[in-house]
Amino acid sequence: MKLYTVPLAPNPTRVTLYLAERRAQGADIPVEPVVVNTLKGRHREPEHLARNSFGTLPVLELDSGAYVTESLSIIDYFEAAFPAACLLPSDPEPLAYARNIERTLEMRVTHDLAAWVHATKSPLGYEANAEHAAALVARMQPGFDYAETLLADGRAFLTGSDPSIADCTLAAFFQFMRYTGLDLIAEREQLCRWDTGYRSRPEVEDCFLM
Ligand SMILES: N[C@@H](CCC(=O)N[C@@H](CS)C(=O)NCC(=O)O)C(=O)O
Repeated sequence: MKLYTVPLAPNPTRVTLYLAERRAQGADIPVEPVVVNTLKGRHREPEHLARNSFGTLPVLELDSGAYVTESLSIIDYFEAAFPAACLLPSDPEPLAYARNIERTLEMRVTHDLAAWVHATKSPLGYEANAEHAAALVARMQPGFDYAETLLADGRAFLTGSDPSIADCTLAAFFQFMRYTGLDLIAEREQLCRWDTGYRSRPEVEDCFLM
């Protein structure tokens, strides 16, 4: 399998973090990373558009030649194809809990956080828009409140005592935020604690550029 990816970009990074977590638990997932240089626009070239007509990353190329083009679907594929020591719980209630937190953070924080980065200091060269960026910051606050409340019991990870896909997602987007040089969570005590603790773990620290 090949994983078309690019460092720093949040959706590819969450898959990279997921793979690091699985490998830390002993999973042997044979996947070769292939960097598609988005700064040079390679993701818009025919070679990559043939893999994913939307031109986004990550893309997983299966040994069959099929492509999986959504980061969470790639994670779902790895969970199903390499089921020993999965990151998602197998019992329905903890599974729903982990999925619910991850989906909530994606819908209420990370979509807007990515848009905010592009409206503030886009690595892809999109035009800055201060008004739009401010509106996005306001819209993310309930999602930050939600995460802050979850973490208020001192838990190390978003779903409890073990890492989950929710941690992979949020940590990947917080790195993207740091790329701007601005910090939207500086006043958020629990999120700061979680963020620093999560990304300094030896299991994942090499996945982060910043
Ligand atoms: N829903 C997709 C989003 C993928 C996505 O937007 N990837 C970004 C990098 S984080 C990208 O490739 N952007 C390039 C572009 O839109 O031109 C996923 O979860 O994989």
